Amino acid sequence: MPGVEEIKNNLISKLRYSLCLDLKDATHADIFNALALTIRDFQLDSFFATKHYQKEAKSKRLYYLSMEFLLGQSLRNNLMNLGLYPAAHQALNELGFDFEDITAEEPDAALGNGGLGRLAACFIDSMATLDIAASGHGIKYEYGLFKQSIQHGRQVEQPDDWHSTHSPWLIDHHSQLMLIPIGGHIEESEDIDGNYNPMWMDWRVIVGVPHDYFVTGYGGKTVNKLRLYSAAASDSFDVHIFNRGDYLRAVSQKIASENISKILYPADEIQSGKELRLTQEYFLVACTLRDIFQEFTDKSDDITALPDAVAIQLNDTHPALAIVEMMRILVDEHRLDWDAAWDITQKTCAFTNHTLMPEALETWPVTLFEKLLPRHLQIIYEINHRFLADVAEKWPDRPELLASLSLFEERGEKKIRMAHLAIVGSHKVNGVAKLHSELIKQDLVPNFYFISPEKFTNQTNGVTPRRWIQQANTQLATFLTRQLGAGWVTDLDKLQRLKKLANDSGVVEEIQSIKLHNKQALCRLIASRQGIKVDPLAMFDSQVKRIHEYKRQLLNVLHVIHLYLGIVESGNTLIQPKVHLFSGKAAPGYAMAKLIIQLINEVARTVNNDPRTKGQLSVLFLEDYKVSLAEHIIPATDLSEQISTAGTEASGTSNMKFSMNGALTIGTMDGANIEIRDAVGAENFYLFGATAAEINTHRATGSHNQIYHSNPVIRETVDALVSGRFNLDKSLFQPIYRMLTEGDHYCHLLDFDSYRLAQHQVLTDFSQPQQWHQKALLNIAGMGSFSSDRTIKGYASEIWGITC
Ligand code: 26W
Repeated sequence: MPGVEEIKNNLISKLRYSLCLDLKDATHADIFNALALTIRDFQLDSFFATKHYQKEAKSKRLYYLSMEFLLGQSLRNNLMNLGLYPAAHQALNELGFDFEDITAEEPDAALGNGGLGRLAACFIDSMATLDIAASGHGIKYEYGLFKQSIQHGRQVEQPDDWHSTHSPWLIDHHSQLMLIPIGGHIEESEDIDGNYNPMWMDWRVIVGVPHDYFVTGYGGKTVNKLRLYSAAASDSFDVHIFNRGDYLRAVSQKIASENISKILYPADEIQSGKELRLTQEYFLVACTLRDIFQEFTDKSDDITALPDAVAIQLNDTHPALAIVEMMRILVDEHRLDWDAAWDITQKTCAFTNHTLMPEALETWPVTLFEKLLPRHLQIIYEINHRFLADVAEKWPDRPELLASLSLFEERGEKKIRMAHLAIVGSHKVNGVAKLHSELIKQDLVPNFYFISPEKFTNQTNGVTPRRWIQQANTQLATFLTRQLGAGWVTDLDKLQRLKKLANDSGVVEEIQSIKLHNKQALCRLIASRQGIKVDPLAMFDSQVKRIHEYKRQLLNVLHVIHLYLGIVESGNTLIQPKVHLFSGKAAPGYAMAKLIIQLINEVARTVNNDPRTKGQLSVLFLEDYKVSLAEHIIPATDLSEQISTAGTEASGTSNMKFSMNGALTIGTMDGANIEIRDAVGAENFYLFGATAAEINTHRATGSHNQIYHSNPVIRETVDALVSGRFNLDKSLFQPIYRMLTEGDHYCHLLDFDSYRLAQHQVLTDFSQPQQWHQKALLNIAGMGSFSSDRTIKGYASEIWGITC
């Protein structure tokens, strides 16, 4: 294990020989880069050892394909997992630098939108920690998720040039370029035996460049890699066009190729339908499969043994083309017959669904698809033909099954249904929380469940305790280690032993003082970022996540308006002072979500500037939500808002992070909230709202749209939106008013009263600190099974056939 001197010497040498800088001239950013390069060398030593070990052990390999990996910062996490944190801390101090100043220099790697991307980041941490031979595969976007600022209450987007100075964590492998064909057309032909042998002709080439990011498992024993591909133009192809004298076309093709990895699509839960996005998805899949086949054929020449050596997990449908590309490689390149190829493909691939929102389900127009991937389209037709023939044979009396199961949507413009492709080509399909997995079977694809019930399973999400407790909440981590020993970091079930301490008032007071410490730290951050002073003794109530109607930030802000009106119109006094924190980004094209951001900001301005609310109520919208900001907000929160309409949030993962950091939850019967409530005890969770079944009933009758007219408290609150109270332009929030009173699909008003009562109970309980923090302790104690280590063990044993 390297010591302080070694780290210091290596750091200085990195500064000098890799960055060409002298210590005395180095900025904090330079020191960050030099330290990261130093640490990366230690990772590499373990990486080679891991590679050797995994090869010797002939470990089955897992390939995790995801269009998003929301990594955030890496320095502190790597130091902790390698066991180098104290030494690096001291080394920096001895060189005259403050550790916090240096770590704060690291830009977040925001290669993801939200839940799905952050889950992938937690998973690669857990896979390395569990010593699984695994790699993540994604795209090295030049621009990650946009940066958000708030100007005049509105979201403004700026590009996230995270990579302009080149991330020190990435190693580029220009010697391992991969050539990816795209475009062209099919020429029908026969091979020498007279078999149908279509030729894919006139394609152009995109070049994939792999970049490796090293993933250190806790303890530093296993170091896996996350491989991110960037796209470049092929020189040889350029020469081809140049020779024809078409210089401008050659250059524009080159730019087009490079654009493929330029930017992450910023819309979650709504599919773009854009050619560039489809190209990105294919690019990821094609690059990854080249790696998979290369690695496999290096050690085996029996291609039929592939499913014993390889498992592929598809993170939603975005990489579902892996199924088709695998078939193309097996049939066209390895010359396998169709059935053998299909057997290998199905046994290798598995698919995770992350959303029930209909607008998020991917479909691609056949015409667009054919232009880019003519051979793949042929293969999809063949998969569909054989699949439907099989269904027709097994269920001859159910002809209606065929249209509903087909890989093609035939109504309107003909489209490929990517979820159907992913289900048909996988041996397992999982949801990400118990309720979600049930709804997949009952509502999303009931006919697939009917024909292949054995495929469907659940793997409830989890989060890594290394980042979300040990790194984000160092005081809590120290407390846990003192109470439970150091083993909790990799065995989170140990948390349940805290239950027996719940009646120890000294322990409960300690939980309270840890929370206060974290709140004070957040107050300093808020003061420096936003110039606003908040009282750390107030209750901190947080809702931080993407802004979306189904997540119902609007319900939260309506309740804030209700409290505000109570103070200024009825002279009420809150039982306890409250700070409402909001943070999150809206997709740039999502007008309603952007208007909700504006409403929150206008309510914040009004409430915070009104002297009558002083010392009682304040509202903050923290700009530019990202992983590193979440690491500050979550440990400092008293109340976690998990208030989506029941049946809409697949799982949620911030709900887990909050609860394991000692926040209490106010939440609906949705996603993983249900399992969290069971785990921490119903008496330590503020449940409200209609169930998924009740929501369905209300939507069917339309009764939820009548509530505005029949409930005066609600009417007063909703009317305030168009009263000019929050903005001189009375029409500004009219679209929200109309939605709530005419077509409230997410049932805000239906749940309003129940939410209001639950919130009242929260404040009452918060005024009893001992009881409140006892509940907080019981939340922490109950959260052991929400470690992503538990989730990954589930995938490994039930889906991948990997023992760990
Ligand atoms: C095609 C556009 C697009 C992009 C991303 C559609 C949908 C998505 C994701 C599936 C959205 C997402 O992040 N889903 C979230 O996944 C988390 C991890 O499983 C869950 O905890 C969240 O409930 C779910 O919304």
